[in-house]
Amino acid sequence: MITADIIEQSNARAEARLRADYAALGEHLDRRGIDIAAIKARVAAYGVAVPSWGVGTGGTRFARFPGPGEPRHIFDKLEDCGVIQQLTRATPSVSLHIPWDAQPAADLNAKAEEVGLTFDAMNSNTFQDQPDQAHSYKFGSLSHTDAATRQQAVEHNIACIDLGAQIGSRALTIWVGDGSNFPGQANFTRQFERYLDAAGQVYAALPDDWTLLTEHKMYEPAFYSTVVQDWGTNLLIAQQLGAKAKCLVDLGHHAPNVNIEMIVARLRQFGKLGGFHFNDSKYGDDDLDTGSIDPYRLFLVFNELVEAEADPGFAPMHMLDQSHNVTDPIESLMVSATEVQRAYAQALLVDRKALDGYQEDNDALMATTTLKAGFRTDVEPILAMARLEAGGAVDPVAVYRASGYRAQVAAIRPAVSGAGGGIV
Ligand SMILES: [Mn+2]
Repeated sequence: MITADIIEQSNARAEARLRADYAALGEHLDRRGIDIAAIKARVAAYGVAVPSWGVGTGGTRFARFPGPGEPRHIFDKLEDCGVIQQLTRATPSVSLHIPWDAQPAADLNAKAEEVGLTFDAMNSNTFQDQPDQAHSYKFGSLSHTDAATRQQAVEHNIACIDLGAQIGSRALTIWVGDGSNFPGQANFTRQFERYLDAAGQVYAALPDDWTLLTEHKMYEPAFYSTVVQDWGTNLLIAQQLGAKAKCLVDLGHHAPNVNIEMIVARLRQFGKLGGFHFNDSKYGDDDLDTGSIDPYRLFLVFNELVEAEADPGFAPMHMLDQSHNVTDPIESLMVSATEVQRAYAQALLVDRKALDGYQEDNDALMATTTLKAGFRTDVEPILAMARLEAGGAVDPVAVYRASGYRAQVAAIRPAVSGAGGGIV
């Protein structure tokens, strides 16, 4: 973890300028009828979960280039996640991936408490084979033609729920790699029937206060068809399984130019928006850093979420899910968490009353200009002030670099071989 001295020294150097910028923005927002303190309070209360696998270097199917000090196991990962939360104060929880992170619940709880984190959704893994498993997932898991393979996948998901219940998790996210690579390889209908039946068995094991999140993904690892390929199929699953089943929207898992914010609005309207995986993409499922390609799209998604905030019980889960191939994962996750907060803050600035009026009057130009006024506002002083007041860093990346954390853990953690190929 980072020592408090380093954070305080850096903050002390930045504080006077930050207070001046915050005051100037406060004046500007006041003229727009917006109370900056109220916006800051909502930003400060906002959190996005970090995936445990995000603190390791990702890769492509060609190669992986691990950096120094890669986490060796979940306890190292939790320390890295603790640093992200310590500096940003925007990532209070971690999402585990089983079996990669499977450890006794007592040990997980103790480490999480030590580093100041809680646990978000559990993620099952039936898209790769484990050394000791009886049946292979090469041709699918929950939708496999073989009943024993499906049963194995169901039991793994139930084991994820059991562990999650012991560490304070309240959700299970299911993503399957099931699909086909050749036309004719799989019968679409029978394959989906098998998936629904198996997912129904997992659903039946869900505690009453849990949510089952299913995630759609249009391609990879199956390249001709995937069983849960789009939000339509995802919605059918959630409707079929029951009230505790909701859809998870991963921004990257859509074809280019798909109107994701409208998908968000549709799922919200029918009570089936369960959560997000934030990332960005240029060509497809690239898993690029959140907000790095199209921050306006992220803002438009948050515009829908702010619009929905008053809905009774509306509380979709928020998580980052991205692959870091050329950056220090801790730095990328800190910047990405800030980008999510930024989109939220900007969406909070939209004059909704004015927007409603322009929409009713069919004044397209003024409607879109009103919306964009939120996006155009530089809210950085609000984000930085929220961090400062919560004990975080005004400039998280600068403090992280000055701390030498990466070199310190590299001295303890052995270098990982780069021989293994591919992201999983
Ligand atoms: Mn995802």
